[in-house]
Amino acid sequence: MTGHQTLTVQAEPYPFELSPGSCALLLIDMQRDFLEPGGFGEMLGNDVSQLRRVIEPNRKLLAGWRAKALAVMHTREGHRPDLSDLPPAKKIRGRGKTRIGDPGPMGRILVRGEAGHDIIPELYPIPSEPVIDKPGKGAFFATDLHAILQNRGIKQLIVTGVTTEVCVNTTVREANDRGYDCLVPEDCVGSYFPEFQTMGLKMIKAQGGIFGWVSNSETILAAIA
Ligand code: TIU
Repeated sequence: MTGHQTLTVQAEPYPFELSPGSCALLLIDMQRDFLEPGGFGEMLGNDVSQLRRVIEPNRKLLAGWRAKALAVMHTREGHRPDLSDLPPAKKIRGRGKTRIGDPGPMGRILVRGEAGHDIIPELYPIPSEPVIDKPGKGAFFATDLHAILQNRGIKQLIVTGVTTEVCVNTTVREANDRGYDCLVPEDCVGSYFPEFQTMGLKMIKAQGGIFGWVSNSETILAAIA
């Protein structure tokens, strides 16, 4: 497989023309704070076990992508330890007893440098993979992701991670408006809510692929094999 080859990946609403050399695998917020008990996800009242089914498909897709030496990037949602980048509206939202920055079993919730903020061991980045720390739900807001992608000649994104309807959807919409083609493998994105999983994916692929394409990890891995 050469960097300039185009591969057809079966997808909805129609096949995705994958250019591996200009496509990055972007893993959204696969952090302990969302996937393990005691973090931000649970603080919001969610059952974190709902998200853990995406770990294994992501692990396989990541291994396949790394084996071909293709671009991989990771994001983490979180804030500076002094919380100076935390909008007051985000801090008080939900009226929960525990808030961003408060101590929890995995350190201060959603704060950079704390154990819970870091990426789960199963998908831990290797040194050549940029990690984008983002204060918001979208990966482009207040980050250098767009510059990093442009510097590497990336024009397509395979977007995985959590949660389907929040940070994945927001990132796909932001990427779409910046001119990237986004492919979302449905088994590699997860939601705390089954109905949002279904609708979050439908929103991406409806209207002729208004924000992007939806496929699955096995189809993508078979295409690059
Ligand atoms: N709450 C929820 O579904 N998600 C987030 O707060 N962040 C991400 O999706 N990463």
